[in-house]
Amino acid sequence: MKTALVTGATAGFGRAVALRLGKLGYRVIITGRREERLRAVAEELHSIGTEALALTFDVRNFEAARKAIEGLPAKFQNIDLLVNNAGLAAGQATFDKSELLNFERMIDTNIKGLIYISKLVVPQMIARGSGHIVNLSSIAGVEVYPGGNIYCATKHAVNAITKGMRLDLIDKGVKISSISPGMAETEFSLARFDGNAQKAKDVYKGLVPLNAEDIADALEFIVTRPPHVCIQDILITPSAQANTYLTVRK
Ligand code: NDP
Ligand code: 8X3
Repeated sequence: MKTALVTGATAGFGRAVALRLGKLGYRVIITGRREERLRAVAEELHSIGTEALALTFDVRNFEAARKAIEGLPAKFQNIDLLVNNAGLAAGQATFDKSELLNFERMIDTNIKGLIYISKLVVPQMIARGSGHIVNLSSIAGVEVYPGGNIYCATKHAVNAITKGMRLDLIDKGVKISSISPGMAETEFSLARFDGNAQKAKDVYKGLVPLNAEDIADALEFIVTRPPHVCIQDILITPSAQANTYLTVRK
């Protein structure tokens, strides 16, 4: 049985991906900061017969992540699949009006957090000569949009890290993939707009956005390819979204 670690599994893509991996027969380690939520997702996984383990830590805290991952029970220690999903956008103000703290939250979570978890898991994959890492990027890693500034920069960085990892790990049996979604209705906009539910809802007004299951579908496709196939990236948008700034709304 294969073991997967999914960061940011208390909501959105991470939760859907964890459940999908459970259905695919993986043993699943889920992480996030909200302990109650994590426990609930672990229970959902148990209810479908999946062996699941919840680790509560902030991906920005390398020491906490190290202790959690190094302290995994034997059964969960060999991580075959790492899904670097935890991430956020903090605000959508123009560069001049944005708070530096928000820039730092995005850089620390989306870039440094992804690096921290990967640094903790890659050595064991190299030692076994096999493994697969899927990074959650975004259409924001392809194009920048007004107010996207540092969020877009973090996803451009995720793409560079993804490509760099692939170059450096290709001869070590470790596959590297990414998923680059466009607009998807999760808790992403709620987090972006500091819990303002109306503002979050308005982002998707007049169009049908992607949902977490669409991303779980993409992930399933990536991880079910035969060993000789590496899906490097899946760029996936709602049918009503052409790029980061052109959408059709009814
Ligand atoms: P959600 O807000 O629904 O979920 C985000 C998850 O990340 C939560 O489980 C949250 O857990 C976790 N997380 C955030 N910060 C931290 C942290 N510091 N430490 C640990 N966990 C953290 O958003 P999505 O599911 O939509 O987003 C998942 C990923 O997909 C992100 O990387 C996002 O940038 C990307 N993405 C999202 C798109 C969208 O439109 N929704 C489109 C393209 C990419 P907790 O709060 O419990 O810690
Ligand atoms: C999140 C989606 O539209 O903000 O990555 O780029 S968007």
